[in-house]
Order: sequence, then structure tokens, then C-alpha cells
Amino acid sequence: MGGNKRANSHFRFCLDAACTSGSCQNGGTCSNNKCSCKSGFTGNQCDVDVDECNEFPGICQNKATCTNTKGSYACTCRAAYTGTNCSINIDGCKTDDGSSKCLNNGTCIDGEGEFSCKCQDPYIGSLCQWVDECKNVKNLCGKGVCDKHRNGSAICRCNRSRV
Ligand SMILES: [Ca+2]
Repeated sequence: MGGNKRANSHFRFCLDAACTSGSCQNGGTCSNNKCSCKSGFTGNQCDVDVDECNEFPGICQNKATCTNTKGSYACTCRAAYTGTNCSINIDGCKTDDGSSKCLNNGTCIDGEGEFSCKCQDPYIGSLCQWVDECKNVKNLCGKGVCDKHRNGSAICRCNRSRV
């Protein structure tokens, strides 16, 4: 009986011998007869790539495109996002030096890869860079009608009856 038991345990040892020194692949290490795999790999010998895109749906965030690679994965971010998993929203309102892209205290509204400025009077323009002269100077045109160019400079039009 005793001999039989020893034979059984020996047989089981052979089945469980999942690794020997150096048999674990892709940087995996063998300890207690088991391969401990580096992240990105799986399988008894660490020879199987983990398909992160399928196993972890949404690993690439903000509707990014996921591409499986050997031992890793890659996210292709949409505009306005960055970072390994595209989790970081780029602040489209800030310039490289950290100041607001909207001038003259305009309020910046961050969008997906773009921004817009809400200007304070009398500023106009996509960056609030121009002064609306019609609003800036009271009665600029007297009794005439003040019209403005796209860049805010005033055009005075006289009423016909007063010419
Ligand atoms: Ca992979």
C-alpha cells in the first residue's frame, strides 16, 4: 500500500510540472512549479498573448480604437483625448503656456477637439480679439446708424432723410 501511494504522488508531480527553470516564455519566471507571467501574457508557459481589446472591452476610453499587440495593446485616441488609454481630455481652451485661448476675459467653452469663446462686451471675434466699435463708443455715428465690419471697425451710415 505504501509503495502505491508513493507512485501516485510521483505521477501527480509529473503532471503538475508546469515549468522548469527557463521554460517560461516572454519574461515569465518559474516558481513553485508554476510560470508567473509578465503582464500581457498568459498560458502555462506564458506563451499566449492576452488580447486586451477583447478581454477588457473599454480599456481604450472615449471611443478610442483598440489594437491588440504581442504582449500589450495600443489605443488610438480621437481628437481631444490623450494618454495610454485615451482617458485624458486635452483642455482645448488652454494654450501651451496654460493661459486661456480666449482673449479679453472671454469665456472659453471646451469641445471635442475644438473650442469656442463667449465674449464680453464690447469684444467680438472667434477669440474675442476685436472691439465692436459700435458698442464701444457711445453715439459714434451720431444720429446715423452704426454698422460694423467683421473685425469690429465701425461704418457709419447716415439716414437718408438727414443727408
Ligand atoms: Ca496583447
